Amino acid sequence: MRNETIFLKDYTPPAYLIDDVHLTFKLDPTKTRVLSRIAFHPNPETTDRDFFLHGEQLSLISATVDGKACRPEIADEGLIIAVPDAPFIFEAEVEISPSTNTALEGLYMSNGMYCTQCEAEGFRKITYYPDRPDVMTTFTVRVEGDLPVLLSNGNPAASGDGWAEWHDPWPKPSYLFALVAGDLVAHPDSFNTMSGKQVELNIYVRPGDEHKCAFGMEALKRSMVWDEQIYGREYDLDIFNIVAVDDFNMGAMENKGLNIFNSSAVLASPETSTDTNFERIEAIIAHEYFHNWTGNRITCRDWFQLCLKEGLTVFRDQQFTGDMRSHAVKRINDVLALRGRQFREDNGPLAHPVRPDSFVEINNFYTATVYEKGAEVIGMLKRLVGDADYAKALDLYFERHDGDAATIEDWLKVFEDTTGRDLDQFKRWYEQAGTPRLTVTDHFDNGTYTLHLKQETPPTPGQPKKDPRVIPVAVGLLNPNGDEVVETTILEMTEAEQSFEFKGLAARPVPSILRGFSAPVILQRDTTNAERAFLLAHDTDPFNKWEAGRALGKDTLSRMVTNGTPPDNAYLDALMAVLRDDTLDPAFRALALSLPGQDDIAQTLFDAGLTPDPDKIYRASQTLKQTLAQHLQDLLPKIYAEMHVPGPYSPDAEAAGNRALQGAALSLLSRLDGGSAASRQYESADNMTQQLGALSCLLTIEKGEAELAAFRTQWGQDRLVMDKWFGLQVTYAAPERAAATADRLTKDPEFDLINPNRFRAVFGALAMNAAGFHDPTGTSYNLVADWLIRLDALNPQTTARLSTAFETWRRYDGDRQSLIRDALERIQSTPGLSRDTSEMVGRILN
Ligand code: 0A1
Ligand code: ZN
Repeated sequence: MRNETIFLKDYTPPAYLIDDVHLTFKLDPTKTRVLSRIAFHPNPETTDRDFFLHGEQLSLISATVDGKACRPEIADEGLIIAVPDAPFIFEAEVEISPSTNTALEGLYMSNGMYCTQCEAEGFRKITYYPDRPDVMTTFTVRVEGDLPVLLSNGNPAASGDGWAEWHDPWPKPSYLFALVAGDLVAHPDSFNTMSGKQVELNIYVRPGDEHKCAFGMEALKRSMVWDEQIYGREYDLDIFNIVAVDDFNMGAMENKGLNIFNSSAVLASPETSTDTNFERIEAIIAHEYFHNWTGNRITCRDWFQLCLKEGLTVFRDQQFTGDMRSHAVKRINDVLALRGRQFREDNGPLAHPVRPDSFVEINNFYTATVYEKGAEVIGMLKRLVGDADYAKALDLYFERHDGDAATIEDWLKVFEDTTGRDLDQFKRWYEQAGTPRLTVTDHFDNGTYTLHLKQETPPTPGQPKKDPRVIPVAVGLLNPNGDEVVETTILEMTEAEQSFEFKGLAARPVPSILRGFSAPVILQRDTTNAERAFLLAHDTDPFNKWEAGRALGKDTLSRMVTNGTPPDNAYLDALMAVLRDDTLDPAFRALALSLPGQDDIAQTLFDAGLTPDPDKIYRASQTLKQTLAQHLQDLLPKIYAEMHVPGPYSPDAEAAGNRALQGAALSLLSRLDGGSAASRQYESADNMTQQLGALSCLLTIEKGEAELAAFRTQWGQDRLVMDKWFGLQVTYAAPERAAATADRLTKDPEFDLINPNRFRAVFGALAMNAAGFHDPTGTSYNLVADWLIRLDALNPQTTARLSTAFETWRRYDGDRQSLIRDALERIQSTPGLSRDTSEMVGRILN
C-alpha cells in the first residue's frame, strides 16, 4: 500500500493522452468482466514516455498493445508496459467483484443494484487506466446484464434485451465515469433549454420510492433555469439522469449526465422529510447540476485544484438557495456551518490551505476548508471586484477554459485580465491555512471616526509564519439614535495593520463591522453588551443584526460557564424584543432564538486561554434555556399559535420559516409545560418536521419513550426515517447516557455497519453530543474508537471522515487528552489500517 506524500510542486503532465475509450461491462455480482479499448497517443507537451496505468484490486485476464498480447509488469498500484512512442491501441480484460466491495468506491452493489463512485481515484478499481483528471476523453460504454435499467454517462446510443450502449460526446476525466444497473423505476420529466433543446430528465429510484421524487425533480428544473439566467450556462446532453442509492459515502456525485445521489440527498416527501431535509436536497441537486459547467466542462488539472470546482460550485449553490429562499437566512446558516466545521478544522491539527500542497490520501481532502472556505474565497473575490466584473470574469472563464483541466492560477488570471487587478496577494487565501484574527479598535475625534484594523493568523501545521492577506471588511455606521449614517462600504485591508477614516460625523457612531460576514475571519473587538443590544435592535444588515444577538448569547454563556454569572436581563429582554417583532422574518427570529452551540463555546473559551469543561458548558446551556423559557413564558404560547401554518404541508421557505419559529417556541415551552404541547403536536402532526420536532422536544426533557416506540412502529420500513430514529436518541441523550445509548443502538437488528448513513446516524450523532462524547470516563472515546477500527476494514473513507470527531482534543484537560490519545493510538496501531484513516489519525495526533 502506498503511504508516501504527494506534492503539488511535483506535478508533471501525462506522458500519453487518449483519443477515445470503449468499455464493455459484463455484470456479475462476484465476477464482473470489464473490457477496455483505449486509443493512446504520446503527449506532445512532454518528452516523458513512461507508460503507467493505475489499477487496484483488479484481476488481469488479458492485455494487448495494437492487438499483440503484452506482458505488463504488475506493480503495487498499476501496470507498467513497454509501448511505442506513437499512437497505439491498448486493450484489456479484467475481473472485479462488486458485491464484496464495501468501501463503496469503484463499482459496487447496494441493495442488488450496481453503481459506481469514481471520484477521486475510484476508476482504477474498475479497470487499468491513467486515472488522473488531466487525461480527458470521450467514452462509449456497453453495459450487459439481466436487469431492467442499464445506465451510463452521456446519451443513449443503442439498446436491446439485456444490454445498452451509451456515448458521451464530451471529453471527461475518469473520475466522472458512472454506471448504474438495477431494478429501478424512473420519475420522468423534461426540460426545454434556453436555445430550445428538449432534455429528457429522470430520477431513478428503487420500487416503492416513486412518491419521493417530485420535489427533487422540481428542484432540478429550477437549477437548470437558474444556471441559464444567472450564469448563461445551458445543459449540453439529450438526457440528464439522477439515481438514488442507499449506500453512498458522501452526499452525491456529479458524474456527467448521470448524477448519483445518496438517497438521503434526493428522496423527499412531507411525511418523511423535514423542512431542513427539503432545503438540503434542493441545494445538493443544484450543486451537482451546477458541476456540469464548474467541474465537468471545466475540470481540475490535478487533485490539489479541487477547490477550483468545489469552492465555485458551493458558492453557486449558495447563491441559488439565497435566490430561491432568503439571502439573509441562507447567509446566517452558511456562516453557522462554516464556523461549526471549517473554523474548527482551521484551528486544529487538520488545518490545511484551501488549495493543499500535499496529501497522502486525496479522499481526506474533501473538507470544509476546500468546500466552504473555498466558497468564501470566491465570495470575497466577488466583493472586491464587484458584481459586474465578477460576471465578466466568469464569462471569460467559461470561454477560455471550456474543455480544460484547469488550475487556480487559470482561475485568478481571468479575474486579473478582466479587471486589471494584481491578485498575487489575494492568492494567499488559497495558499495559507488558518483563520485570520481581525482585531479592531476605534476612536472618534472632531467629527472623524477611525477604525484601526490588525490581522494576524496563528500558525498551522507546516506553516509557522503567515503573511497579511487582502481582507474585504464591509462596514456601516449607525448614529446613536439608531439611524444609519454611513451605508455599507468595503474597506480593503492589505496590510498587517491599517486605519480607515470616516469624516464629517456629528457624533461618535456605532460601527457595524464585517457586515454579511464579508470575510472568513474571527473578529475581535472590545465592546459592550449595551452596544450589542443596540445593534441587535437597529442594525440594517441582517447578518450583523443576528450576529449581535449571537455575541450576546456567547458572552452570557461564557460567563455562566467560567464564573457562574446568571444570564443578564438585558440579553433576555433583547431576545424577547426580537421574538415580538413581527416585522422580522420568522425564520430570522428562529435563528436569533437558537443559542450558540456547545462546541462553539468550547472553542471560544479555548481561544480565551481557558480549558473548556464540556459538562459545565452543557449545564450552563440547559440553565440558559430554562431561564429563557421562563423569561418568555407569556409570549411562547402566543408565538406557537401564531406560527401555525394552515392547510396542507408545503416545503416553501415561508411556511418552513413559520414552522422553524413554531418549533423554537415549542422547544422552550416544553421546559415549562412538561411536554404537553409537544405530545399534542406529536399526535396531530401530518408532516415529519412537526413529528420529529415534537419528539425532539420530548427527548430533550427526558420524556417521549412511548412516542419513540410508536415512531419506530410507524416508520420501521423506511430506511431514511429510521436513520432519524437512530440519530435522535443519541443526539438528545443526557451526557451520562450518550455512550450507553449509542452502544445499545449498535445491537439493534436494524443497525448496519456497511451503510454509511446508519453508521453516521449513531456515531456522527455521538461525536456531536459534546458533553456525551467528552464524558470524563472516556467511555465514548473508546466506543467510537472500537467502531472506527471495525469500520476501517470495510470502509476506509467513512472511517477517516468520522475520525475528525477527535480533532479538537488539544482543547481539553490533561485527563481527557490522555484518554483521547490512548484511543487514537489504539486506532493507529491496528494491523492493516487503511491509508485514509492512518493519515487522518496521524495528523490529528501530531
Ligand atoms: N464531488 C462530489 C462529492 C464527492 C466527493 C468525493 C466522493 O468520493 C470520494 C464522492 C462524492 C460533490 O462535490 O458533490
Ligand atoms: Zn461538489
